[in-house]
Amino acid sequence: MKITFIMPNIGRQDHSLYIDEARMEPLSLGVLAGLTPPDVECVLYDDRMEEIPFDEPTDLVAISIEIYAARRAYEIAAEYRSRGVPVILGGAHPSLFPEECQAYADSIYIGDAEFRWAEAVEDARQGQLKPRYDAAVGVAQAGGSLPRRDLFVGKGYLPLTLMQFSRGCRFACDFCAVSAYFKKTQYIRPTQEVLEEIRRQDRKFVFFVDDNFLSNHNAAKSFLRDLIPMKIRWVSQASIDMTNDLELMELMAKSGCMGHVVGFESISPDSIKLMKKAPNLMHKQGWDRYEAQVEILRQFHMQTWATFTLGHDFDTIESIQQTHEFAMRNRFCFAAYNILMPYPGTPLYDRLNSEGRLLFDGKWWLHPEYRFNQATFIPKNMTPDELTDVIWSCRDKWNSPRSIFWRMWDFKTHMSSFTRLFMYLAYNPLYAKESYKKQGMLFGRNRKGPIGVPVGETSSRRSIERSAETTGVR
Ligand code: B12
Ligand code: SF4
Repeated sequence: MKITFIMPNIGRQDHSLYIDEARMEPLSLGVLAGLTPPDVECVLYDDRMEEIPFDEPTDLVAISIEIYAARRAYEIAAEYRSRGVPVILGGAHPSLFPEECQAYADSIYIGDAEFRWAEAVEDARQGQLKPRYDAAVGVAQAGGSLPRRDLFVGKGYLPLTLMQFSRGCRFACDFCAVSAYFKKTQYIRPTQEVLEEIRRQDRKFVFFVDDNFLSNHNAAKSFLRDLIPMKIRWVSQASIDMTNDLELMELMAKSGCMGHVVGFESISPDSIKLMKKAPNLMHKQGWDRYEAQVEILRQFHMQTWATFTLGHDFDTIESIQQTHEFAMRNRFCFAAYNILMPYPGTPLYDRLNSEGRLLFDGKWWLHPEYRFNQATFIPKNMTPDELTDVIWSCRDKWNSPRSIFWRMWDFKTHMSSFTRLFMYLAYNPLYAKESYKKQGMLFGRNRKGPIGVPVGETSSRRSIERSAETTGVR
């Protein structure tokens, strides 16, 4: 038996296909392949940069979907199904919105692969794939199952190893798909299994893709004590309440932490209360727009990737512009000025829907006219276009060469070691380039006809080459 694993891309630019030059290894598919019985042949195609050979014989196609890639995933599914190959869809989007996905596949898988994937593979082997598998969510790779990292070799991924220490988060921010998926719970792997996984790969730079690595401070401290002797450098995603615990900060620094993706979300305390972002309100010194907390991050040399969700009900055009000034003043390593996005399955989506504020028929991810980074709802204090424009202007300023140069001069963070400076200088221009390329991109590749019919000619290698010839972009 042979299974083809596919990571779909988001879509296309007006003039050419979008190739993701900052792509990371698709860990979900590596984990899935690792959980597949060893007698099954596994191949992986990543639509973010390579052409999918739809005519290559295979017995089952497994596609991992997050919401931005849903439209393209349905197109890919249609290609295979038109050739008589069964398709199963899994991941965050099918798990949070199964009703939609069911229409585009032979089978959908809800929840974590650890729990029922082996059963689905056996069913497919017998030609008896069920239309739907409802699986649990929980501790990742229990029993020490390792991702099939051999499937990533030669595909030009960024040179860092993605790994999980935990899944989920204890908080309940109203816009967060993770909180909806894991029902406000964090599931932590046994330390020895994570350490063994680090040993069983070659790199010394690890990205723990946890939703909130520090959701449980005591568990994180215990893990970090054991991580110190591994002598790796690592980054992760974590909430800002980490700065309340200096012992934790110390352990992170000692174990090689370079920094985190930190969700600041907004500089308006009213917006933070509205979105129920509890960790951002757990400050010892009172509300000071994160000044003291950012200073603690800097003391420990953390290179912060600040993320914001902009367009909450108390946000204004001025407060969004001030958010950019806040990020510049603090010379963050990276910043993502994200438009607040209503994901189905979240309280935010339900609220905006009930208030009649959703645009694009409430399904922006499928809409043929929706473009990447466009507002998808009617904000309270500005028009949707104003929200789109002010965020783009902040992003544009943030990514300019002048800004990259100016932000570099922080001797506590980016200039505190050669490695940190290298990381800053290597990744900033790369992310800036990707940011410009993705802005305004259309979702999926097929602009004609309903979604979920084979794309045919538009997805062939020939059409990529033709568009590359005219645009110079591959
Ligand atoms: C790391 C990460 C990233 C990395 C990229 C990683 C990569 N390899 O490319 C970065 C930071 C670059 C990133 C970018 C984005 N991300 Co992201 N990302 C994550 C994060 C935190 C972890 C993903 C991961 O690798 N987890 C580890 C693997 C093993 O777990 P998993 O993916 O959940 O897979 C398990 C199950 O879902 C299931 N499963 C998954 N696929 C399949 C398929 C089948 C067939 C089956 C049976 C089972 C199955 O089994 C797996 C094993 O248990 C998730 C949050 C999350 N918990 O999923 C968000 C998340 C997936 N990202 C999200 C988003 C929105 C984005 C962006 C679009 C953000 C933006 N505005 O730019 C971008 C663009 C992505 C793109 N397509 O280009 C959202 C998706 C929302 C949704 N409703 O779908 C999530 C859920 C975050 C969130 N809080 O909202 N992301
Ligand atoms: S702290 Fe982060 S991961 Fe946790 S619920 Fe809030 S946004 Fe989601």
